[in-house]
Amino acid sequence: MTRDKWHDACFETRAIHAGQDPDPTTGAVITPIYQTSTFVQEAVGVHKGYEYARTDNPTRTALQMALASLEGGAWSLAYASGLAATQNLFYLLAPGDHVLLSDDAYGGTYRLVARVIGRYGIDFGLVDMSDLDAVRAAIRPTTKLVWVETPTNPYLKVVDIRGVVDLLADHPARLVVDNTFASPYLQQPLAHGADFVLHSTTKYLGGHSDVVGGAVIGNNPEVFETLKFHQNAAGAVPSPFDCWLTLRGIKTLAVRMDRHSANARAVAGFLQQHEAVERVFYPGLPDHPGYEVAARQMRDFSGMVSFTTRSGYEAAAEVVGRTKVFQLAESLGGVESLIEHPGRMTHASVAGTGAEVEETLVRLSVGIEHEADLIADLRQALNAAVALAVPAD
Ligand code: P1T
Repeated sequence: MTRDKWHDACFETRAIHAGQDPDPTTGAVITPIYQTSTFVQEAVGVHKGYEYARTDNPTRTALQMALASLEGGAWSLAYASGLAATQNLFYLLAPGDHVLLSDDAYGGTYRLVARVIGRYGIDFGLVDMSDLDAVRAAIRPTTKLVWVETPTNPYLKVVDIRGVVDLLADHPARLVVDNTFASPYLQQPLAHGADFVLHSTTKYLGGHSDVVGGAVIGNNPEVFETLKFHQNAAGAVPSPFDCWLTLRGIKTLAVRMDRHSANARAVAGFLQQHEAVERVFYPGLPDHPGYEVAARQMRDFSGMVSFTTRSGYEAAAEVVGRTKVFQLAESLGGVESLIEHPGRMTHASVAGTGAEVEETLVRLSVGIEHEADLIADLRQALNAAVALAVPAD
């Protein structure tokens, strides 16, 4: 939890150096993969700060220092997945506590709350977090955790982080912001007053679709001790190699996010003009209801775009099946573009809850390929969907 010496450097510089000083034993410029499960002790309890690799590992320490620095937090803890990080935060709750969750959140977060944590006496409610009056009305005396995603997955709604912080000013509930869709380069929730930031580092932080991981970042030293205890006690830690891959991804985060955002802006503009498209969801479009809040709390609007097709599920299925540059797959945030159908893929677990997504919804993770290839690919797939809507003679 010591302050990194890069504390005062700019974001791009910290992404490359924070927590990643040359290896003290060899001078290796890149943090080594400490592929060991245990560490020798000179005498009982006398060691160099490392005992057993579930508890701590130097490659993980480097990743945790880098993530804390990028989110402007005092500490960070890394996990084997975004959901493992989510679960560790839920360990702060006790039976009788209430969690308020965004009605538009990653389906797996909802599934963990509703079908796992809920079995242990923890209650939850769903609310549209972009509506602060609705949030105010949904907070209960027993609410201990308010779980915000912004932008949300998959409808890209924007939640006013400062607005929720102000609502909770006289309430003991803690505020978690899942910052996966924005990344710390574009949005820093702790600076707006959130208690914790959660990441699926699988996404923009890793950036290359080659590693699954998660992290929690915060400032409160007592909560750090509790979460650190849970990280070790429950044991869902990332491997040294996974930490190393994530660190390598983080180094280029800033340049990638600039390109993701520019490409997504171009794609959203193109989609708005296409006859097969009904509605486009992208917070960077000036007519998006969350545009002004997003412009205030984000540096740019990131690379996620969703849209609905005009003519039913068949048209949506046609589009996701026809793109070639956009590959049909779950996940997001990698350099390559992905396309998916949330209703039948990433958000299938919210079916029947009232929070389900439309059958015509398509989600894009816009990569960093050339904008012209991305638009040409979407155009040919959408044109096929238009042809589908025309009845055969
Ligand atoms: O997959 P995992 O690393 O466990 O992270 C879970 C998670 C948490 N928060 C958000 C906002 C997410 O989008 C995810 C994972 N999402 C997908 C796999 C997806 O395709 O939406």
